[in-house]
Amino acid sequence: MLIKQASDIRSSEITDKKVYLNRREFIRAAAITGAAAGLLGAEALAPVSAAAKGAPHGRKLATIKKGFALNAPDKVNAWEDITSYNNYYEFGSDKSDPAEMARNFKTEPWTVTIDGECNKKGVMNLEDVLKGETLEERVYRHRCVEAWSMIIPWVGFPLANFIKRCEPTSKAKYVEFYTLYDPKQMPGTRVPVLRWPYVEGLRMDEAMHPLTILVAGLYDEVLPNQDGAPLRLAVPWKYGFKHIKSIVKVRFVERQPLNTWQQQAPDEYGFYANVNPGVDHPRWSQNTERRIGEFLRRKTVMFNGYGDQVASLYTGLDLRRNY
Ligand SMILES: Nc1nc2c(c(=O)[nH]1)N[C@H]1C(S)=C(S)[C@@H](COP(=O)(O)O)O[C@H]1N2
Ligand SMILES: [Mo]
Repeated sequence: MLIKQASDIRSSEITDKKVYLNRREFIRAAAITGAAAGLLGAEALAPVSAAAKGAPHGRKLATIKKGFALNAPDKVNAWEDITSYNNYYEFGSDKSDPAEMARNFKTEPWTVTIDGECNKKGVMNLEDVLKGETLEERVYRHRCVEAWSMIIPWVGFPLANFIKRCEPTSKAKYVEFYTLYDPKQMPGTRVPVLRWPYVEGLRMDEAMHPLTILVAGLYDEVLPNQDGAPLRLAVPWKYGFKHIKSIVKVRFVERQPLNTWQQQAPDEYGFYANVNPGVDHPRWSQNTERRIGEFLRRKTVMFNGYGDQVASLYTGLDLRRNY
């Protein structure tokens, strides 16, 4: 795998100055006008300052609310890890492809379409999606179904805030998300390795859970393209494939969505995709994981360590069948 130099990444990420200033402008607006959303029952302990350093690409976010951390003294992964080892099949299926192939991906202007069972159907500019939100650092564990993991300092805001603004009807039982499908910009979509566009879904209570966030930044920078700019999901108790990138549509639906990986291989990937060391992937064990940057494997923990906050969502659900 090709490991990119920090200097490469930095130069590759620099956008046209005007565009960059616009971006800064709305993010600052979002941060300033944001209501002071209370921190989650934040287990604020391990300070991010103890972490590996990020190598910024130079598009800083203005104001970020800090303080949410893991309740374990895990080392936060470096910018270099998080931006050079990616899954983003629209830009190739090798871990090193997205950093390279998404380099010139155009994320401005960007709109998000709101559709389905809600009162506020329509098309929103990204600026309006972020407006009024407090961007908050969330240091989350990320566990990929392929049995690797990282600790990632996302910057985002609760998906619940966005959903409330859409005013879902009582028929909305699930939320469906769509990634941009643009074969011109996304060479990976010119081959039928997956069904495009990439689709993911959450049950409404999972989507409304305070741990579930829409992500717009990484460390204190605008989210890099390879990580799903300009807007992606983070649902930290679920396998990585639920974390859909570059979201262009949110649809409220009555029936359980068919997510891309479940459609691709239903006996390997389910809808729930909760991290569960007790349910192996048919081709490998989920009992341990390789933390990127570490030598020894770690034991994988149920719900990726967020069980105290999310286990009650699944009372009465057979998590072996509903994997
Ligand atoms: N649109 C889209 N979203 C996606 C993927 C993808 O291929 N396409 N891969 C998923 C998988 S399998 C993982 S592990 C995470 C990786 O996110 P990261 O590269 O930011 O760590 O993105 C998820 N979101
Ligand atoms: Mo993944």
